[in-house]
Amino acid sequence: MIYNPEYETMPREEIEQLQIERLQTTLNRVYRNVAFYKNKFDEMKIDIGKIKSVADMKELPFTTKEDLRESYPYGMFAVPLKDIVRIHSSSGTTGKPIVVGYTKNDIQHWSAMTARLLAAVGINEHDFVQIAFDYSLFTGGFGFHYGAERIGASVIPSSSHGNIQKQIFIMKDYKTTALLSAPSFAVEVANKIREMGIHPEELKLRYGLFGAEPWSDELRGRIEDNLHIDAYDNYGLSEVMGPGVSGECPEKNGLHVNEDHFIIEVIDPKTLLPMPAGSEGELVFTTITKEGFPLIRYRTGDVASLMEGVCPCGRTFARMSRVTGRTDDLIIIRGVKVFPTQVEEILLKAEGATPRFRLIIENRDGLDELEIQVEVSEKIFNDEIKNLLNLKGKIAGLIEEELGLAVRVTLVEPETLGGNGEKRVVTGK
Ligand code: DLL
Repeated sequence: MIYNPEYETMPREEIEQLQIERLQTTLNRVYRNVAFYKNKFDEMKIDIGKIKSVADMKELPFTTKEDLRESYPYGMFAVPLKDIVRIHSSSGTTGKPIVVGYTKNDIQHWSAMTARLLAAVGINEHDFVQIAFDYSLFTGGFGFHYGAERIGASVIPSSSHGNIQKQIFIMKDYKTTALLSAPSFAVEVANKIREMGIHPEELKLRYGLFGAEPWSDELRGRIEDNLHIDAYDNYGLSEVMGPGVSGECPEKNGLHVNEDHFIIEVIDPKTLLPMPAGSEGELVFTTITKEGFPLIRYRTGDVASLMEGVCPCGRTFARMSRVTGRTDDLIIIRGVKVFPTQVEEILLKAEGATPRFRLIIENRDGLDELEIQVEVSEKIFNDEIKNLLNLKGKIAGLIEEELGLAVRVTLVEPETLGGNGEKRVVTGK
């Protein structure tokens, strides 16, 4: 079902007209209310009145994660804080997260956008929707929750932490028909039901909406076979809104971008010039309805392409391909985002460890696992084994506490890592 046909099937010329009107409002809003943009526009002598088409956007400056980090926590908010009704955050490159804020209107729009994703694959008021994304500062849980309620489904806010067996009991007993989670969570469910001797048909699952981390078509096939469901990809990021930026329709061939709320561009991350449709590059988004935290040409670091041609589903919104990589060194392990610089900062807090390390990602049974090899100092290396074990436990504990990720820590001899140009992230062993 198309949830908002007046927008989702709008003729292209009208979408572009709507986008330019909304862009102008946004440019005025950020120029008036966000010092960062006022300074940038003044510095670059940008006359916002002259931005008259989406093609003129190339005159506008980009916004980067670094810019957001520098404005921590509220420097980029475009409304008085009394008008902010919700705060979320996402991992930054260092200890400080990126903080985002939403007004009442922002939440209304966001709910409609996640409602579109659910409706698109056939979920309705008869469905039981188990939301196994964290309900926390992470946008996944709450972002989908409001959309699922909006379409009248029975929402089961199971969140993602805790025991997987308990999640499966909930799924079975409460008759969950749609699972919303990271794809790695669905793999865990599939592995566990096999182990518990539960046949997929004993569950009532029919749909899976998966996102928040990259996953392949091959993995989609495996999840569909093992859980007897139709699995769909959806994409989003906290800075731009959270889940609901784009999602697949039943064609499973590209993710429709909610273009009445965002303008998407694909650029060459080196030259910063636009890439032609069909070619991969970095995704860049401009928000055109957001009040609390509007962003102009935000460089996501995600690599994908814009797809050509019209989708047979009837939606006229542009489609992006699935995300195939990153332009930076962000790694995503079971939905948890980690920048190597964050690990470095944590290691500096563990006495006896050095900030020289290597991250090794291994895939076991469809699930990524992270090992951290840490070089120890000369002093601790010659120490008692008890102290080495303590250090190992301390590092694992700090990582778990600060990043929310269980990792395997291996200590290695001094001067064995971090040589010239050595890669800090290694996939497989
Ligand atoms: O992951 C928002 C979200 C929640 C999306 C639930 C979908 C479902 P962040 O934690 O800010 O927000 O992380 C955003 O995750 O820049 C991508 O690198 C990655 N990502 C999100 N969805 C996908 C996807 C949420 N479908 C970052 N495929 C983004 C690949 C994805 N990567």
